[in-house]
Amino acid sequence: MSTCHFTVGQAIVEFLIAQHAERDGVTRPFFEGVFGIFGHGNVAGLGEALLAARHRLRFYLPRNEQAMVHTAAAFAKMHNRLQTFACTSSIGPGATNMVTAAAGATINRVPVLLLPGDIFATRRSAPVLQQLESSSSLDVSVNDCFKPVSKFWDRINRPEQLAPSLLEAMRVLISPGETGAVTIALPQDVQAEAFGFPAELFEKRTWHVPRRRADAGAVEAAVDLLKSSTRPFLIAGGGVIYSEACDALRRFVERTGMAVGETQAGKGALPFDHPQSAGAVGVTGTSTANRLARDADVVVVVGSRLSDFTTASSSAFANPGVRFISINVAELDAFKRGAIPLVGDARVTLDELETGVRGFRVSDAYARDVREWKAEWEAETDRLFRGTGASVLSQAEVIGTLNAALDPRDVIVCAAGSLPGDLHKLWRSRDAKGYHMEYGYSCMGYEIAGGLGVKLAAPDREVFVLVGDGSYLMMAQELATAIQEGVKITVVVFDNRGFSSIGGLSASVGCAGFGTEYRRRDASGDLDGESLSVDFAANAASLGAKATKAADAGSLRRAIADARAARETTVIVVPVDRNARVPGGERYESWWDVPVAETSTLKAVRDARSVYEQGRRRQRFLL
Ligand SMILES: Cc1ncc(C[n+]2csc(CCOP(=O)(O)OP(=O)(O)O)c2C)c(N)n1
Ligand SMILES: [Mg+2]
Repeated sequence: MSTCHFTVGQAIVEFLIAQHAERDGVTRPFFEGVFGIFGHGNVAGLGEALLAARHRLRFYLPRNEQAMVHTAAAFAKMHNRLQTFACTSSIGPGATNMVTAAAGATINRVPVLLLPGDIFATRRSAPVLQQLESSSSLDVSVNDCFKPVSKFWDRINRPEQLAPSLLEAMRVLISPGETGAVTIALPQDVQAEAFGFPAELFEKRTWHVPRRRADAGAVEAAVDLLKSSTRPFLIAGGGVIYSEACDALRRFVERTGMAVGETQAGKGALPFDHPQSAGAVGVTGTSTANRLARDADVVVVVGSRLSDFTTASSSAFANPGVRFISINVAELDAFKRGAIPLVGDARVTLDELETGVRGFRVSDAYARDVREWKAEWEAETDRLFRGTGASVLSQAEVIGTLNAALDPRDVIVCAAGSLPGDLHKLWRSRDAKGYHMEYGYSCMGYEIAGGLGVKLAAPDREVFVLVGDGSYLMMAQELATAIQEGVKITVVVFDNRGFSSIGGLSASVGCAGFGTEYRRRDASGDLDGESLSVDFAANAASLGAKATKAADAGSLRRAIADARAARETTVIVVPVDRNARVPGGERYESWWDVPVAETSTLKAVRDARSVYEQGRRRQRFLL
């Protein structure tokens, strides 16, 4: 057996270079490169290996470890999970900075490989700088924190352990049903240790990404159920887009006449103006989709986790006899809500269902409802896009202005605050990859880092990051990384001086927006003083971006046109009215479960509690 005398760090880098993913006959390198921030935990091991191999595997220096994992996750999402980055950190804080974004990747089911440095395997230098000591075990490090947020976790204490661990890591990363964050913790001494690795480990390896077929009996049962339905409804999740199943979805619904509601991750599966697109479904859904969900007797779920936002906290489906058919690559998802589980790839399974249900078509009455409710919704969107006429723009008007100004293939990127709900409802998607929303973890701070990942994945598209002032203040520093890489993104900051989303939510639970506005502390000791003004344009300019302010629709249109024409990263700051919120909830036939205090000295809370208790009666178990 021929061997290669490599350090563990070198072996990992050579292995990463050799991995490829193949689906539908197209093969690409699985790792685009490595993001990393060095410290004593990785500078000499992986650091040396990355230096030596830098022209074969590109190294990227971000500003924050959490951000680099967001960037990797966004890149992987944009590539439908067929390509990603590895991320390396030092030990201690560098490593734990990655935990948040690792959870995000796992929740969103996108592959990222994390390589945190770890404490000495020999323990001779313990406690090393940044080591967490435990009084109950010497086999504990902060990297144990990655276990619950990783789909595969390992620590390499001996070089001999590396090869099987790397292969397991790839099995999970490549698996459509299993994928998420994968963590291989690397003690700093082991990283630098040399060993005779089998040469085979470094040969080009192509991992076939399967399109698994669902069980034939289950498909038959699903076909029978669907054929017997009178008010069927389809929920399209992210799995439709990852599987590149949008054409299959369109064929299936055009043949049957079913309408489609989209989750955040599935938005864009059908273009907004397709006659059977009911738009967003759930808590942040349209009245069209929510009425269809309410009345449905059969719900076909495709590639969705069915989170509370999609099921309106288990209140969306009011038909007493409602049954579910679920097409999902992960059993965990396919079995939810007592569905007939079609554990398989969205594209091939939709094609099989389409063949099975030939001859079945929804009634004219159903088709008329879809048409009328959809027209009603488009009119509502137009109304909101027109704005309030006030001197400060409403968020809906800014969204409408952006929607009109952007090209169909441009990508918007967003994650947290009031924007995701407003965009889910109002954004008129025209391209399956044009709406990039991280709403599995809805992690403030994902936006700019994620935008960078999207642009790295799709350099031929214009990328517009839509970010609230709160999220911007949490993680804006990756603007410097975008400048460093010459990667152009456009960032639109929605400045409403604090948390409009949580402020509204707080008011709805009787808490008057407590702790959600950016204000100075006042004489009485409360945070109710003068509004804090942050100069976001100056902040962005200081990081190297072109920066501009746009306070009205006309200057916003001009700023967007300038940003599009520019070669550099641009930040456009738009003041928005925090109180001009896009409606939701009851108004669009939905509900979200946020428990209100059961007892309180505040009347507003007691009132909110009784409204809450009414809402809770809509919840169903759906077992
Ligand atoms: C990391 C993180 N912390 C807290 C939250 C809870 N949260 C959701 S939205 C939000 C406020 C966002 O503020 P901003 O970005 O200004 O958006 P706005 O609500 O004003 O639209 C908070 C605190 C979160 N989603 N992520
Ligand atoms: Mg805000």
